[in-house]
Amino acid sequence: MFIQNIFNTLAFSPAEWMGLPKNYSAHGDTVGHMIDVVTWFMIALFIGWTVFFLVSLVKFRQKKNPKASYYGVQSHLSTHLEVGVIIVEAVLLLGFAFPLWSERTDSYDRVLTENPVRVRAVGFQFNWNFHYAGEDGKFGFIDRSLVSAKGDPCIAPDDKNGWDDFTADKLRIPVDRPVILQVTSTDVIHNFSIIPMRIQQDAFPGKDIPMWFTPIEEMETSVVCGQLCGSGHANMVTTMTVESQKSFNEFHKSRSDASKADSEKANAASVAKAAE
Ligand SMILES: [Cu+2]
Repeated sequence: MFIQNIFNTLAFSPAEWMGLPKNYSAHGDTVGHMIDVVTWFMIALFIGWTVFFLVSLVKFRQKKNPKASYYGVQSHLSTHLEVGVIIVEAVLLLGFAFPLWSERTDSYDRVLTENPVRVRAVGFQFNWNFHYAGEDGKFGFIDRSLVSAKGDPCIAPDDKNGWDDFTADKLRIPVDRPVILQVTSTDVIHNFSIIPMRIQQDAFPGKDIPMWFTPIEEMETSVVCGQLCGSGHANMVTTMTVESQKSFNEFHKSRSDASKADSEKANAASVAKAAE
């Protein structure tokens, strides 16, 4: 019964109680658990320091100690407590944080073999642009020197792989299938942050950095910029929808086909112009 009570207490999530939204990704519970362990530790430190402060106020009040002592603290209790805190922090880092991080990074090769959806998330002051590879599954060649506008995905127009590529200002992904987002920026450093998926990644100009997760439920959430990036940072929010594979396929095919038709038309026009 006593042990059962302890487990019930541990199942309580202080982070969720303090506002962390529900988890919607396959790996998210492990991250949530880590956040909870750290939060429990912070609660213990907060209570400990508050008790220490109050005891000091009473014990060392001026009325009881009219003359200052020049010898200071004689016991070794504070040293023992500080060593205790260092040990707990070392356990958190070596026992929880490092293994979790290596499990995350090592899963990339596996995710590549699981037919992931790949989308580039291009950050700019102050919004996001999403670049899909189209029905062929291949991104067009990315030539960053072509950047012509904020959030430009920089698809080289003469690469046929990019003809069916398309962009969207809202992110749509299917449920129960791994997603690899390649995060980049066309100006300053941003951060693509999806709290209900327990994941975020900095967006650097000139780099495509992958972040991956598997949504486990259909949902809609806002996606924010997690890095102070200028005066409009607070408004740098867009929407992410996790939908059924069927409705994602319909969206993907119609946008891809339309983009391909436009590219073919534009190419035919430029070929005709060159022949004149
Ligand atoms: Cu930003």
